[in-house]
Amino acid sequence: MAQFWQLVNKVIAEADILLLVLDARMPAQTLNKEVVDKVRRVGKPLIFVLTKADLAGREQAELAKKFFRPCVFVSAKQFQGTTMLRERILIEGKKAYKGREGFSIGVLGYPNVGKSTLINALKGKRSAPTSPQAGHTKGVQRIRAGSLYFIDTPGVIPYMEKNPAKHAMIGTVDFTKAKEPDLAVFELMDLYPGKIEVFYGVGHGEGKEEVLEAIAIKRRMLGKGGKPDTQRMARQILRDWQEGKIR
Ligand SMILES: Nc1nc2c(ncn2[C@@H]2O[C@H](COP(=O)(O)OP(=O)(O)OP(=O)(O)O)[C@@H](O)[C@H]2O)c(=O)[nH]1
Ligand SMILES: [Mg+2]
Repeated sequence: MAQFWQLVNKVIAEADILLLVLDARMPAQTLNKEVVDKVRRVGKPLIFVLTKADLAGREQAELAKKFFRPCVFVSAKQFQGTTMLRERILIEGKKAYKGREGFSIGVLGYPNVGKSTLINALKGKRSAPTSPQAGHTKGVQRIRAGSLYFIDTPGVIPYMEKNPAKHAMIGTVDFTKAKEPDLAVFELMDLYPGKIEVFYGVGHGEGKEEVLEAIAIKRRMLGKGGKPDTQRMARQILRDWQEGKIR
């Protein structure tokens, strides 16, 4: 972990402009405040990039605009918002570094938020390897796209953050490895009341456990003695969420 931070510090020192990539579905949860503080301290331009916008609702986007400035919404998968982001990078760069045309841009954020996919979308071709599994980018990679020079980084989570349920929900830990998938699903239910119920077509039961049981029964995810296998069902829900099936 410490070596990841060393690397982030190096990238912040090297880059002219920093992009902090957030998941548009849960920007507050994927915001690493330590990174924001570090960038603010050195006084370099910081742009919030809310990616996976194809999976996020309109209200979420409107709300996020108030908190994250300047921010740009992007769907790297659908190549939306990339021109806007390029323009924003140039605006911020020219404001901070008068007379300059080319800039190096450090791309930071939690694991698996979509940093490498974003760089590929900006470049218009696959240069940075991506993966549904978190922790894919291992070291720093430099990718040139015209006058812009991107520095891809491995994702980092806040130094002392130990929150397995949250990490599973945001995809930092993938569904196959989540230790207590039910807790991650409950976290998701807190964040988006009713979303899971609607997707799986069950009523808004008494409590979260009951809702999960109802989904397991509906999907015939049953264990010994015909009892609902909530752990297996929770893992499946986590998978549907991480793969962007639940919107
Ligand atoms: N729906 C959707 N999925 C996306 C988007 N951008 C990235 N993804 C998916 O998110 C997953 C992670 O993408 P990466 O670009 O590898 O994420 P990363 O932040 O570089 O991850 P690490 O290098 O592991 O830190 C992949 O399965 C991508 O296909 C997007 O705009 N929309
Ligand atoms: Mg990556």
